[in-house]
Amino acid sequence: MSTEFFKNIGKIKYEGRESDNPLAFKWYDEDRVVAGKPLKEHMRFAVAYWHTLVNKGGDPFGAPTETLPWDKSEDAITRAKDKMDAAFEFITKLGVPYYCFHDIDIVDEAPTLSEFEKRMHTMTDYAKQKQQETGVKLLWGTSNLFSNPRYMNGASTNPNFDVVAYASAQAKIALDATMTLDGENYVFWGGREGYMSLLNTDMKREQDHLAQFLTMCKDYARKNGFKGNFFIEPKPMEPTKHQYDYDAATSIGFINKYGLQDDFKLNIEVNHATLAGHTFQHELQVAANEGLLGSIDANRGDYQNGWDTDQFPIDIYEITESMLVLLETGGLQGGGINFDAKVRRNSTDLDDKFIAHIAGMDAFARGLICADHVLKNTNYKKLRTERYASFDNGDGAKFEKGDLSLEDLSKIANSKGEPQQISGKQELYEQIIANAY
Ligand code: XLS
Ligand code: NI
Ligand code: NI
Repeated sequence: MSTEFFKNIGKIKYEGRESDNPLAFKWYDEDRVVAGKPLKEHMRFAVAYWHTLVNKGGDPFGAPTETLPWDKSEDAITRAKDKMDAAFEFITKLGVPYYCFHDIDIVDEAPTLSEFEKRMHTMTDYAKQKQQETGVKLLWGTSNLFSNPRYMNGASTNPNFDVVAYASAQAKIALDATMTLDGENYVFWGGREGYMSLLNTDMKREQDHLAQFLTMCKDYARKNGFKGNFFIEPKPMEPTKHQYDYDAATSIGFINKYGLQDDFKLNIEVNHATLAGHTFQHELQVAANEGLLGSIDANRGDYQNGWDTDQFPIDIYEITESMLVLLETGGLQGGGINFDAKVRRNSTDLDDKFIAHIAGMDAFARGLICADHVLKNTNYKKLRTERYASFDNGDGAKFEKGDLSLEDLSKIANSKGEPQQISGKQELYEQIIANAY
């Protein structure tokens, strides 16, 4: 029997809207059927290992503020196992079906690659056993190719081939671990795949290398039986000045240019969208339009700060609009909703981690319920459909089919004269969303 780390906390229950218990769900009733399926199937929530089990609240101005009771042993493997015990205790008490990790969240790097690989084998065996005992599954794995100083000039886009080889070897270990653990997806977030100065950068060559690396990883995993999705996670900047996977549209262009569209989809993160100058819902819609909406990294930014604050999501208005996109597009392709979010560094109690996740899960559940209400019980869909009604028949329909030439349009415009002014009715749509609660 392993140590219990979250001693005063039991299994989190759904208690409904009237409850004032911070350690209970108010909206996330996992079996409640909304839009044809239970909430838990829409959401497929995941806990992010790095924020919840690893991060200790250090920032560029100050030392870590949190003491993690599983982070005590001097021995790397014992410490990794304690951390994993804590992870599975947290995840099962919270009642979340999935988790996500970077390789080095699971166990510390070692002096050599082969020693690191051995450590990863020990820990994937341990994780496999934990997954079997609890039924918790791996939503996605990834490799951290950005923290170690060796990656300061990039990983797969490093101008030094030796670093590219090293990064590839590390990715192979993480792919193996993901496959051993029946991970459903694999993520690539290119934290250092970009540049700090264009002056010293051959951008085209670096992007070709990134594509080469992704292709190799995909080929290797497919050859070894991996059936899941590969996700690219766009982010415009931080830590680099300019990241190559800038936003959804840029990443889609990249995926198509390099012929990766059959295997790669997108993992959209809220705070990355806002850093790129977009809304979360915009990024979801761009991915959905291309059939590439794979997964979500849930968090929120701070609208006064220009960095990835990774706060827990509680903005119900933003989430409702996003869930409208999700419901209308038919859901996520293979992914889930991963809380890529951390408690603030002055939130130092262990139960703060539970409260943060519960609030985030409730916010998403509530947003989905509201979005479903908007789609079913209001004029929202009808209004939008009617807005485009002029293309449903007549010349509009011919135009959509490509049956009209520019000369035809010129004739039509000349015979009809100045078009009628039609209101966009933005406030009416906003009123519908605001009244959905
Ligand atoms: C950082 C990213 C990272 C990825 C996984 O901003 O969000 O956490 O999700 O490497
Ligand atoms: Ni992320
Ligand atoms: Ni992020």
